[in-house]
Amino acid sequence: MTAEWRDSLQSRPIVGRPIAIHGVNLQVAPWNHDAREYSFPMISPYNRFALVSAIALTSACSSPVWADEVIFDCDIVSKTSTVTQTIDLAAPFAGSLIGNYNDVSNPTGTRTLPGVFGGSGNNPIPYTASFVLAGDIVSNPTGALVLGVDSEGLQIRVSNLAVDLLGGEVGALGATVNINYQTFRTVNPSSFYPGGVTIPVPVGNAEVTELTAVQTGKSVFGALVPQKDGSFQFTVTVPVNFTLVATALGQPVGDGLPTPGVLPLTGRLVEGASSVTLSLAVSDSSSMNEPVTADPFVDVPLALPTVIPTGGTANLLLSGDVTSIALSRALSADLDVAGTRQAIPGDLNNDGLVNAVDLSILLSGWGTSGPGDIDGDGLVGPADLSILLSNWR
Ligand SMILES: [Ca+2]
Ligand SMILES: [Ca+2]
Repeated sequence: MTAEWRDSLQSRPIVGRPIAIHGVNLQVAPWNHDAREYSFPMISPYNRFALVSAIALTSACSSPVWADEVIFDCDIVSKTSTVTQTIDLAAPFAGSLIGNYNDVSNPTGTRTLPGVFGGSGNNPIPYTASFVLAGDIVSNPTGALVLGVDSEGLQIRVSNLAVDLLGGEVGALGATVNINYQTFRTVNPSSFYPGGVTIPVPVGNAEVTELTAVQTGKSVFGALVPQKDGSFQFTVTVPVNFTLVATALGQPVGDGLPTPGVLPLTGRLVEGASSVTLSLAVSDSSSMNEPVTADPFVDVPLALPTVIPTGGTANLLLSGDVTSIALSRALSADLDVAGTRQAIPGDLNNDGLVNAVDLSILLSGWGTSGPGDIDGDGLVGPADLSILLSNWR
């Protein structure tokens, strides 16, 4: 070291001030008279190796192979989000109905007699019918997802999506049996049922107690399309498992096991310094019409309102076969999502970047309990340096 340089160093009090080496800010320690050099405090030969490695890596880190993805923990804002499920289910069936009279166990029960006049006893009456479940279930969903946003690389990544489409509520739809029978009469109560007319009979509710969509696989990616106002448009199709738990007429519907499907998300993203908001539209529909090969049903109670005169109820037993089930369903949702930036391990000044500023903080705490103890083991050391460098951005 020349006298001139030493003099210039001493004349400008840089001791204790940060200086930059390869973009890394370092504190310069006091002049060591014995070693006749400026030395970094508390840096052993090993640590000095780590520091040199860090500086070397710092140069490497500036290459663009390091992703600029910012990760946000996001929640669905339930209050302003809606899901509408439109269900249209029809199951035609046919068979016979009969009064619930029994000369031993129910001697005051309803008896059925075919035709307009005459006859005796309790007789089966042929019918055709359809079980119908139709309407909308509207709910405020809850849920969460993790969003990776790379606004430089124009890429979005969705992971850990889990949505309760019912938001913890129960969705109910009224079920109806539309029944058409041959002309018959009843005794207890006394009524006349003209044939050839389809009568809608409410038969209770179908209830959906659980409907969830949980992402399968790790991440799905989509492209961000910049808009004039600074927001981005995107489309991402997320593979999910749907789980539906439902009952109709008190009986479970389906097996309640997860079924693979997809949630197509289309939306608008607005990214702030430490937050993100999404407006998502979800639209999905399907339909099926399949023959049914179930066993016939026997003696299912049906409370049939009287026709002539009105006001009474005939207690009938219905037997028959369901021949097919036609189901069409549509899901449409408008979701508001709000997210906050995940803390990045190594971002010691919490500015969303892991760079030379953070490295400087770590090095200035080297060998102490912090700041810079990223892994929380009580000491700032090589493990922390490694975490910081692996998150360099
Ligand atoms: Ca930082
Ligand atoms: Ca540590």
